Amino acid sequence: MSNYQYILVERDERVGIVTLNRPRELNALRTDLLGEFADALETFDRDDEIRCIVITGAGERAFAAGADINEMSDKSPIDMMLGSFEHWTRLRRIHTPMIAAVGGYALGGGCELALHCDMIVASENARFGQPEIKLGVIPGAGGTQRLARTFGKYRTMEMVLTGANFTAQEMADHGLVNRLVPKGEHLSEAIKLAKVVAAQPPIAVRLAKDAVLSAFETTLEQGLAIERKNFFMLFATEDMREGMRAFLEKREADFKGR
Ligand code: CO8
Repeated sequence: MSNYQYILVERDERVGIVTLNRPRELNALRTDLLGEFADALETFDRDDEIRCIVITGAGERAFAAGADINEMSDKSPIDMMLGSFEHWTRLRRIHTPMIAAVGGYALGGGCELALHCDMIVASENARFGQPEIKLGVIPGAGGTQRLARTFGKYRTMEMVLTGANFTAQEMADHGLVNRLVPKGEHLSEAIKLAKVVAAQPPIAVRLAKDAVLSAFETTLEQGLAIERKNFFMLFATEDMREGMRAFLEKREADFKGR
């Protein structure tokens, strides 16, 4: 579809699929890979036909084994500030729901990328970890914050202070994995889940994602106000009329994204 060097971009009906494609380096996240990745996500985000995005890693061994250590080892703080972090900020602005399909290692920035997604599907050989401490740094793309809010303080401390990996089963036991599937089935299962999201009315999906994410940024009072505003706004959509009419007429709704 496009001339990317480090990623593959495909579509399956209304689902956009972006594959990190450096399998020999376990899909390590070099800066230009992250730039291409953010470009691809923004392109899908602007495309009305794409209603959900699945992110995965090429090869059996890794989703992504983190930032590229070769690229990072000689960098200064200013190099880091001017490097890939702008791309991480771009990822936060994507409105389309994103599902991580994780097989093998999701470590460091790879784990943070999975956590950045709205849902996670993992195969039983997936391993999640924040090994940065062993390199003399700490997670820098949201790991300490997103894990503390979802995995809990004590498990997060263990992950971040020891650099230990956690299995997909352990992550699923604590609610961080939506679907745990046999090895090799993570991508097909993620696409299946994405198609369910893609079948929903897209403006409602966008405002639902916005409301859920606001829970991590606001007080309960502010979050409830955002939820209520989004709820009211949906009564201005044609899809809301269609959804309710279809229910009352006992037929399938035909959502137009309006
Ligand atoms: N960077 C660069 N190359 C890597 C990386 C990486 N993160 N991970 C693996 N590779 C390369 C290896 O060097 C190796 O290359 P070569 O064949 O040329 O020697 C190849 O991938 C295969 O890896 P291994 O031979 O090491 O495979 P093993 O099965 O023995 O081990 C591991 C797999 C356990 C995953 C091991 O490769 C490993 O520990 N990798 C590093 C994991 C890590 O420390 N990740 C954290 C990096 S720091 C980080 O992510 C900070 C994020 C900050 C924000 C994000 C900014 C972008």
